Amino acid sequence: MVEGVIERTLVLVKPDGVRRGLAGEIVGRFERKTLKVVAARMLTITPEMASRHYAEHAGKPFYPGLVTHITSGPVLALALEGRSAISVVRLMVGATNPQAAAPGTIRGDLGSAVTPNLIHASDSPASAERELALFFPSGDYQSYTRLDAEFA
Ligand code: IDP
Ligand code: MG
Repeated sequence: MVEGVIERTLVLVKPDGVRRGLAGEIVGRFERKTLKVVAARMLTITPEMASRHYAEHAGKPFYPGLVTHITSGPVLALALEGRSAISVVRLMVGATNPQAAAPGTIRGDLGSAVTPNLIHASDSPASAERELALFFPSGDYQSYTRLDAEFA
């Protein structure tokens, strides 16, 4: 099997995840998987930023609640790097509805509701590029070697 290429993806620990004190647990799962944190930022998303981030969902019934939630408190934004990082992170996040998310996934293990479902992760290379530019406009990603790099 061919090794995946190194990709970069955006993760947000949503306000419910931060308020529940699960940011460290979530970052730890990605670190243990050998994904590399190359940028991190704690911020409160403005309504304007929320509408850009979630533009694809505008007009859907859950959209107003989604924007209310994502702007309701601080999020932890992470840029993660690793082999096939975009699909690996989505697998680790699990299905949108925590009741349907597989055990072992972040939502499956820790989530209980659909709108406050702990975490956002980019769903494709195009989304990752767009979302990373929104949260890390300087593009200042850190470069370092993990001690477990032989597995990365
Ligand atoms: P994803 O986060 O798994 O990629 P999306 O379909 O992109 O899921 O939806 C974005 C977010 O909108 C979800 O994470 C969840 O917070 C919220 N959401 C999606 N579908 C519903 C729904 O049917 N009811 C309530 N909230 C929803
Ligand atoms: Mg999505």
